Amino acid sequence: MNDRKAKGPRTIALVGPYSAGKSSLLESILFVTGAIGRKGKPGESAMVADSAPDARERQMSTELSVATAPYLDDSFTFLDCPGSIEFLQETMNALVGADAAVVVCEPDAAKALVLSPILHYLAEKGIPHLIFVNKIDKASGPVRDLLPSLQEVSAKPLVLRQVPIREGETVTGYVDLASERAYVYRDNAASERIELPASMTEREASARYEMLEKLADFDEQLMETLLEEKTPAPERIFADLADDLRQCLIVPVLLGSAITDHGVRRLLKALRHEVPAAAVTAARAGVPQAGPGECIAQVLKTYHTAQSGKLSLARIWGGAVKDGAILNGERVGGLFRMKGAEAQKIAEAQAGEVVAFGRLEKTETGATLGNAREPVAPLPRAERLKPVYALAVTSKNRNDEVKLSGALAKICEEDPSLHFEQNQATREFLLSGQGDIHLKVAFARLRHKFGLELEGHRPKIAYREAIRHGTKQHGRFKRQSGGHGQFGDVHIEIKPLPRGEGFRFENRIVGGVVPKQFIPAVEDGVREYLQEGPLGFPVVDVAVALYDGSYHTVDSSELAFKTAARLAMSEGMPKCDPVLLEPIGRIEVMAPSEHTSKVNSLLTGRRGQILGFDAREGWPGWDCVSAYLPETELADLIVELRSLTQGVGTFVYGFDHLQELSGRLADEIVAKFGRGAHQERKVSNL
Ligand SMILES: Nc1nc2c(ncn2[C@@H]2O[C@H](COP(=O)(O)OP(=O)(O)OP(=O)(O)O)[C@@H](O)[C@H]2O)c(=O)[nH]1
Ligand SMILES: [Mg+2]
Repeated sequence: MNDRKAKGPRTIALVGPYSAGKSSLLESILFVTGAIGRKGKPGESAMVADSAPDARERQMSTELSVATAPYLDDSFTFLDCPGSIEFLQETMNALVGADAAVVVCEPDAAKALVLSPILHYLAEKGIPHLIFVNKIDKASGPVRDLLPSLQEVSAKPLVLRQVPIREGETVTGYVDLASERAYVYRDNAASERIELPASMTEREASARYEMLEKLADFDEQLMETLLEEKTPAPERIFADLADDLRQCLIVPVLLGSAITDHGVRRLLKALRHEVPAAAVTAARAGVPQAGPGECIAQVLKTYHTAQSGKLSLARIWGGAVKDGAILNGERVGGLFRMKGAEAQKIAEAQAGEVVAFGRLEKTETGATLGNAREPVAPLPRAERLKPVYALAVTSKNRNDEVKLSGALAKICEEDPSLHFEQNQATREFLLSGQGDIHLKVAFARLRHKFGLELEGHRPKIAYREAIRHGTKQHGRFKRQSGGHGQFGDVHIEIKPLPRGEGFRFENRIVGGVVPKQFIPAVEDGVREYLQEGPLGFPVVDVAVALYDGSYHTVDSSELAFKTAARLAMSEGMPKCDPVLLEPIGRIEVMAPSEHTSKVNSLLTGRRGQILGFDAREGWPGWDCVSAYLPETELADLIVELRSLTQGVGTFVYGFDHLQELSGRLADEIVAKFGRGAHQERKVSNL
């Protein structure tokens, strides 16, 4: 197309489910474009993607890999995203800067559901995307059978662009439905054009007609041409394909194999012709025009590297950036074009490019950067995923504790779906994220990058206790030891309060039987006791009234009254029928409808109380189940939910209320975490 030259550097995100072959596709693209001389395999150090030790160890992508390659007269940057749902945040962050996404998938109808979350996300955000059906070298069934399953999980119409040519079970080439040309795959070379095999004519004609019909849904003139049974002009078809992709009206489907490089050049050609220019994407993202001499960029990813320190990978939306430029008040300390772990130093980068800025210490992922006098208005960034899995963490070496919070801040900066905080109730440090592997990779990063060894364990649950009845109690503290004695004497009334009311103290003393100055000490004594009630947990929802007492003019003191109050509480509270309270949260579980009954039994099996279910808003074919679920049942819920739902189920959870728990389970909790455990500790401390 004539406008090709004007398109400038473009950025393509390689997305899709775990192990579909995205990193292999990147390798293949770099190889066929001549950016690398030989290909590496997943897990090998020769491979451009996945250079991090944790990725190599697991032979999976654990963070974004980036490589820029020239193709003909265009420059493309590929953002190879990890496929595991636990690293979805990386994909979301990368997509902020992509002109289009290639959704890589396997030729297996049974795995189509796994594409559902990413296809939904792309459609919702209006990000142009196409599907590359990879591993065609080992496809067992016809592509025509795969398409309906893929269509079921895509809100946008899929447009098959190629039909495979087969010899027996093997795909040996393809017919391009737009140009109506047939090709056979060649090893280590571009596909070779052949005559359209006679056996394919019928299949080709019907597939092409299907493609044209879909395009005609968005092009009235094409519709008329088809109705008049005329042949549309090739330029019209090519223009429609590009326009419809740009507007995210259709999802083109291409075929190939990253391992054999088959279909990869065809994919690149489609990208070259059809993917919109950076300026078009910038307009879609609402990026303001950069004025003369100004630039505007957005950070897609932050890396902390051993060699170059902090790198902020950014898309330049407008203007040019030179090394040493001042962006948001910070000096760019090195400008790099990336090819996996290799950072090539450059002096200047242009609008549309994705490059890494060195040493922008205050800049975080998603930040909008500019060099204008006035700070730039922040562009929308990907939302931050809420955690679904948490571990309490401690460092193996006590001396590392100071280093720990700085290192954790850095890895949370690299990956905004990691959260680190101290739980106020249990005082534990919690690292939370998207699943077990996500946190294990975070541990590995802390080890590799900062030499920190962390231990993770199940977080403590903030159990509480309350009382069911009230009582009146006398407490007296009296000591006579030589000169000055101790004397405090109180009568208190203890009463339960409704759930959620907390603690209330009431002073009902009349006539000064307990002098005013000692009343706060009584309250202190009561509060101190309530830190650890009869079952060994903090007490909530209780009212204590001081209604009588006596004092001694010389021997009474604040300490004596405080002690008397504590004594009264420790004698009175066990008589009030104490009961354990466990935290209950409200959970909304989202999963495809075919799995709803499994979700229900998963929740009820974990003492959940189902509140109802509904269609998930904006997600055809999905349900959302609401329930109350004890916090203790949440620990590994995501692991089981994923295994029941082909990995796509997810949830949001938030604390809702405290609920009484009695019986065997309550006794076990008290023995393990409450009074039982405290007594054991006291004995072992003797
Ligand atoms: N037969 C065949 N195998 C492939 C092809 N592409 C990738 N694979 C294999 O699929 C596995 C996963 O490949 P990767 O490239 O790591 O997949 P990925 O999508 O990057 O995986 P994640 O990033 O971890 O989600 C590896 O064993 C590859 O060798 C292909 O075209 N054909
Ligand atoms: Mg990968």
